[in-house]
Amino acid sequence: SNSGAVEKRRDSLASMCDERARMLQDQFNVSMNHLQALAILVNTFHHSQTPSAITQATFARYAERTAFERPLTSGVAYAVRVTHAERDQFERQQGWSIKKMYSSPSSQGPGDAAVAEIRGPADEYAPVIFAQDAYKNVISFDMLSGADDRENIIRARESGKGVLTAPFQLLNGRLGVILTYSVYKSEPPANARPQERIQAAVGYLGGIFDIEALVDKLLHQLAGKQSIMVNVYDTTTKEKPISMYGSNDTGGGMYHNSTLNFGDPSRRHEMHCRFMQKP
Ligand code: WA2
Repeated sequence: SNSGAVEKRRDSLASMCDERARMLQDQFNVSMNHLQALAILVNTFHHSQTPSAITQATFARYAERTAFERPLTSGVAYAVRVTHAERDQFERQQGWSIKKMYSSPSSQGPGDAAVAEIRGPADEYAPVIFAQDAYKNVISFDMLSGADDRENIIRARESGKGVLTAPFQLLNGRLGVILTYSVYKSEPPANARPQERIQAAVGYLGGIFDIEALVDKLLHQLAGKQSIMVNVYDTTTKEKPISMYGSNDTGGGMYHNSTLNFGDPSRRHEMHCRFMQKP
């Protein structure tokens, strides 16, 4: 019967969508675990050794050679915690000065929401000191000086968990999300209070997820990619979903909504799928 055919089509859409959502979620999770391991590596070889055994060159090489472990990231970067009192000495040691992101009023940065945050000297900074080559341009920028990065760093260090930004426009102009793990001087106990975690934080490791490019690559590996269109949203704010992938979630007809879990309980994500052709 006709309604039987519709039912069948609906089931097939649901299973294709769920499969894609699961695949994306698994790859996200794998990437996330390797970022956590990289945070431990930075703790071990940078913060627990004098002098540090990591330079920008070794970090970049190691990050590049292990990039296959983080299939949804287009790069990683490490920002170190610097107090205002330490700033001068830090800048002399590095041979560069800490820069604000999106600084001037005529900035072409991702909009004014990110700009306002800091007035006058901040009491602390999070300048990037190491980055995978594709993101070398962010070295020396204070990640506490941009709203999205700042909020992520603050949530990461008080939770001890991996935390995710909403999709936003990165310094390179592309849309991305950042996953941050805090690095601690010595690992606080599992039941540590936020205040203890904040005090123990020495830096912040970020994975840069270039969702547009990397989801596309992932979906192309699947058979039948031509037959359905996929959109991914950050639906943390229900009334204002932010598109992370895809651009043509329009038209009526049948669609399926698969939930995605990216491991940060304070964010929500959904995958929406539709058939390309009418039956
Ligand atoms: N990395 C690369 N490009 C960016 C960016 C960023 N943040 N923010 C805006 N454009 C070092 O969470 C710590 C990386 C932030 C990590």
